[in-house]
Amino acid sequence: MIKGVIFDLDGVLVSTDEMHFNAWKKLADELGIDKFTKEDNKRQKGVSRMNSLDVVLSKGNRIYTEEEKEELAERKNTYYKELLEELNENGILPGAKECLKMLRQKGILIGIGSVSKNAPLILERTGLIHYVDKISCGLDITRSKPDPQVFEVAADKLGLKYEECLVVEDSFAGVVAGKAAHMKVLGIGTEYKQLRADYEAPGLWADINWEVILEE
Ligand code: G16
Ligand code: MG
Repeated sequence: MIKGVIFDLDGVLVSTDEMHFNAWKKLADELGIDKFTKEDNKRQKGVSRMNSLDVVLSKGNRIYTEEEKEELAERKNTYYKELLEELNENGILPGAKECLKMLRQKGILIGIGSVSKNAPLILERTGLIHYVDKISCGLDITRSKPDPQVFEVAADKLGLKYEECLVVEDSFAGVVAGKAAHMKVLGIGTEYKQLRADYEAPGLWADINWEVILEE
């Protein structure tokens, strides 16, 4: 019996994945790395800022020191935050708000499981914060997805057993993390058929059989 649903943020509730890509692309252009594409960006989904930077740098041919990498990650975050200034409730993905409302009406607790350190800011800017009970984000964890830590912290904050939680994810790393936390996973988004999740849907707007999922 599911008592809490833990949502990933980027690509599940909000469309910030496009902003991440544009910020990384700007950095890549400045570094003269022209081979960084949307295909590479798929490997950045759900993984930490530093690991995402490694994806960009692997497309170039220079070695960077740890200090340089820190500066580059910081620079990307500055670009990303500039883009986040434009973010408002229009950035909420189709069906997301209605889904949160519906689950809350059923008495289900809502958690966020995002490795982004900007998660609280994003929830504030979109107004989604009002539909969320507990946030587990990049500020709470030491290990990024596919490690289960971010979802375990979310369940702990909600006061639920791991088996009582369902994870909603759009990234492969996130699906692996949810399963490693012994939680059932609903995979959504453009790649949903490739995620190997327990349940699948193209988006939260779709006809999802919540009755069955929550009874499991
Ligand atoms: C998100 C994105 C990742 C990003 C990570 C860290 O994870 O999907 O691409 O690298 O956050 O974000 P930040 O640089 O803002 O700390 P999630 O777990 O929300 O999908
Ligand atoms: Mg995501």
